[in-house]
Amino acid sequence: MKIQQLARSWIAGVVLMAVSAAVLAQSEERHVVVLATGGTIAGAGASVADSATYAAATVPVDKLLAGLPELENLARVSGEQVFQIASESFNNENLLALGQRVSELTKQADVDGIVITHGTDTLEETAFFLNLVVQTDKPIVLVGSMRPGTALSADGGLNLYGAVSVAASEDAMGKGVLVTMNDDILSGRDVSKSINIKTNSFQSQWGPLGMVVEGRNYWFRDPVKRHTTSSEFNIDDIDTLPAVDIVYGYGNMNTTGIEAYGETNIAALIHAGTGNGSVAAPAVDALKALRDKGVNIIRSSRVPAGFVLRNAEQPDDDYDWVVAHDHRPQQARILAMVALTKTDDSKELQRIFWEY
Ligand code: DAS
Repeated sequence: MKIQQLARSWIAGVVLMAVSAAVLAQSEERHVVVLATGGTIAGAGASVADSATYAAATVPVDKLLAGLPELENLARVSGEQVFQIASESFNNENLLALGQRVSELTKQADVDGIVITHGTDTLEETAFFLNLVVQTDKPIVLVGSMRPGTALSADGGLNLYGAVSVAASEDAMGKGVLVTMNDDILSGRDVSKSINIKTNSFQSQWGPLGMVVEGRNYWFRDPVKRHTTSSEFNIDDIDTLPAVDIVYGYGNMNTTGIEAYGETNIAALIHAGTGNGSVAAPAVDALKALRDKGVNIIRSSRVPAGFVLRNAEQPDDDYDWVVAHDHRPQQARILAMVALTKTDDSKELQRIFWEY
């Protein structure tokens, strides 16, 4: 009788240890939510040779995840289809809806990281927006692909694997919103789609923060500008974004576009100037007239690298204009929209452009 009792209690002990080990593993296993929005990473072409001709935003998130069972080695992964659109068609409502969903998820104790699959055309704008307004230190990682999953040497699978790996990593916490593309880990603040048809498209003039290789992160630098939990902006307090548009500077410049925007309700106009944010003579008067109407003028540059120096190419103090610092025109528009939810004071706007 005694032996049977001993055997029963031994078996119960073994089962209990196995269950608690499984529960412990489950609790230690990090949970990453993949929010799918469309783009090429969800695209499909007619042939394996079609690396640049395809329909974007067709493959649903559950199929994307099912195609990559290796993700289970990195984290517990769940998927949500937030949108299914090509990102050139993203609008402010999409940005706000995505930001609100991300913010909700980061508040959940059972969510450790978030991956957003996104079209590459405006990925940099969404990344910067979230970097400014989501109050969390949990990893938020945006990822896309330059080729559809149906193409030879498609890049989406490895990009998504890297993104989930980073989002599941404790050492990716507190670095702001990140973008993983082509093995690089880039800051959501200053990443740009720099080559419109190659897999090494996503770059920053200040370099990547690190690399993710075979599911392991290698860090080399940290962001120095304000983001996420150090930001004064919170998506939970933003329910609409003001209108901010962009005009491009070039030879033989005219004022048609500037004057047309002056007839709308824009709160600020980004001028993507030549060189160091230079403004052609006819455009100076048109922009000054817009400023007199209360529209903030922000000088950016069409040149892909460098930063616009205040009071260099134009007397910004005299004109009461703002300079975009190192932000490209499309990022300057995102920052201006977010900043204008709090202030339209040009000196406050300039502070914000220095600090973010
Ligand atoms: N049209 C592009 C977009 O959706 C496709 C891509 O590159 O993701 O952004």
